[in-house]
Amino acid sequence: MEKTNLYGVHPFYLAMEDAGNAHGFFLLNSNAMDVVLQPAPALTWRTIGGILDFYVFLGPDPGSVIQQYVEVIGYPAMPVYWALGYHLCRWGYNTSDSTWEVVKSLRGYRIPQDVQWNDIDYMDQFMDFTLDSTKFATLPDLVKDLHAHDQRYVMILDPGISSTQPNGSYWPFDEGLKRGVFIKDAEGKPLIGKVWPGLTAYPDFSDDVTHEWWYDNLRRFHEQVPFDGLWIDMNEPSNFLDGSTNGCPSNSLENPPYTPGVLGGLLRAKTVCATAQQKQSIHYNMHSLYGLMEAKASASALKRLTGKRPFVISRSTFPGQGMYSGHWLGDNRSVWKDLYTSIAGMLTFNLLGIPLVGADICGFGEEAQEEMCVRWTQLGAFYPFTRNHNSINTKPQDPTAFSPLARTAMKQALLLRYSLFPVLYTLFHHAHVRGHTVARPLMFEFPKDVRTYGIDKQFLWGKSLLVTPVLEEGVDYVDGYFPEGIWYDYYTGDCVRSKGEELRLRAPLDKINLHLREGSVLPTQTPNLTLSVSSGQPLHLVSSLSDDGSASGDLFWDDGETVDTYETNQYAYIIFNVSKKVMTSQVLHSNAEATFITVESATFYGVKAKPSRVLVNYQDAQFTYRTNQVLTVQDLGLNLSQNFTISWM
Ligand code: MIG
Repeated sequence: MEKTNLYGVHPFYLAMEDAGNAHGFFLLNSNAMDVVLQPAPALTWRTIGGILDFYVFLGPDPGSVIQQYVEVIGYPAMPVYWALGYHLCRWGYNTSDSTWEVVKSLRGYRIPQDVQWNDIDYMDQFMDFTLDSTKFATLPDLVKDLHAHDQRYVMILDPGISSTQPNGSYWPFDEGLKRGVFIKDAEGKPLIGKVWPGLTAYPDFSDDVTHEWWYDNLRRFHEQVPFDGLWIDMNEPSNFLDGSTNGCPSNSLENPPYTPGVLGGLLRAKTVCATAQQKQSIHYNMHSLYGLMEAKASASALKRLTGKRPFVISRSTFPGQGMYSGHWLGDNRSVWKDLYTSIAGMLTFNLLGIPLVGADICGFGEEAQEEMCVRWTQLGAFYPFTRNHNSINTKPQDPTAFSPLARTAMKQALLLRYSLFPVLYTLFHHAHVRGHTVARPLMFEFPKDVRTYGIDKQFLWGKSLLVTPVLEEGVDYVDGYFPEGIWYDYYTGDCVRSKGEELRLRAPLDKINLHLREGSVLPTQTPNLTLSVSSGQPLHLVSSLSDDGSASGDLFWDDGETVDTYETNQYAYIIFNVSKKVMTSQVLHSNAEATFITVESATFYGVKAKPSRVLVNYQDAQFTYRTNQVLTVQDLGLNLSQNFTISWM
């Protein structure tokens, strides 16, 4: 919904000044607030409580502002490798068997898929930690089958815990009452609201006791359904009622002298009472922290359960959330406009230290039309978090639901994403240790070029991979802005030399335009149907040379799932440099397990003349040279753990 508050709160802005300089501003405050844009230009911030804890970040460039901000709020977690695969979900699969059919169908067409999800359909009467034993009887078998295929399973949880089951029949509520985990009303009794299961109590995640209870619930359910990750929804927290079944008291917390411009005009609108009591404070002060605290509880429970990096996707977010979860952008619609605005949403959350973000691919509400769904899958292949999700009572919109042409185009986009996994994984490493963005606005790399400031139809992965998606119906071209410099067509190596121009690119239905900025080395990989398989495949290095013949890039590599590999030195880090017709790989940090893969080929874009000889570690090697200045060396079989050189003359 536009023009109103929705799922999360991030009191932070990034502003561009003159000459490419930038600054950032953060008000660390969790109370209800609004911000008004004044013509001066100026911003007026109005908050109705808490501490006025201001931070100013001096940059001077936009990327540095974000690094400084993320250093304050907390670095995003390094995701488990399969978080970066293709996720498929919908509301309204209705049965575990029909969920399973879709998984099998994707396998049948050899479409990559790492993760299958279920929405609230799997639950018995929408109650957390229960299974609909008729419609979802085969869910445990489905999860077993997913695991046997190196795939993963994620299901939804809502915070509301049914409060109306017969005594002794619903452990989560009975045990929660016993341990006192629920948010209390002004009188000290569990506050009762209404969500999918009917009347519900709300866990107070500001209390450690609640974290332990949440873990115990997850552990018990995990014995039945060995899920791999969690999707936490409705955690604003959302309520079908205003306040509670008994309304809310009438006092200055419920009706403060000034109410910021929130949806419904009341603090309690579609949530719990402001006067509700939590362990750490009244809900008036804690409302905006609900999703953050639930994410923290969920991530730590998952880590205990699986012993691996936790995977959590949350609807509500607050600064620092990236330490515990990723985010999907919430309920969009299957319309072209929402395809377009998803880019701004994705980039915003990269600025906010939550790089693991994506919109519902092909749109949530309404019917997804085929051409749009193809274009959306192409763009979605470049969301850091890639999930196709659909609402109830709509036609299927997974890749197998469409014509062979569309299906093939979607498969191709996903294979492209999987082939770029080493690039994406390395970008997440830099987000985790340095606060870099993964999906990045052009202006971050070209802060002196004011023409990049307003660009919301294109974006970069890292510093060098430019994505120019089609966002309109019925076209086979797309216009994109190319900042000054050399850009290479990612697929062909054809060179575009721009003075800072808008260019029209060919874009048939099966193509998403991708360009590689001069001066980079990308580690890519032969794709496969899951990242578990594909991440063991050989690497292909793609270098894009500047006019002076130089390029550089890097690779972070580890086992993909062990917690804190960087912090405990269980990783490999390799840098690649090209200069004066010599590529060198330098292993700056090595780890035996992390470097079992090989480098199979190297392609160089922008090699101006045909070489007479190519040497790999000083031995003559076969090569091919194309007239568009592309040099390729194949069958390298180079061990990643050893430095190597490739040179030509
Ligand atoms: O009241 O679980 O944003 O992704 O499919 C709707 C059902 C609750 C909202 C989420 C959406 C999810 C839906 N949920």
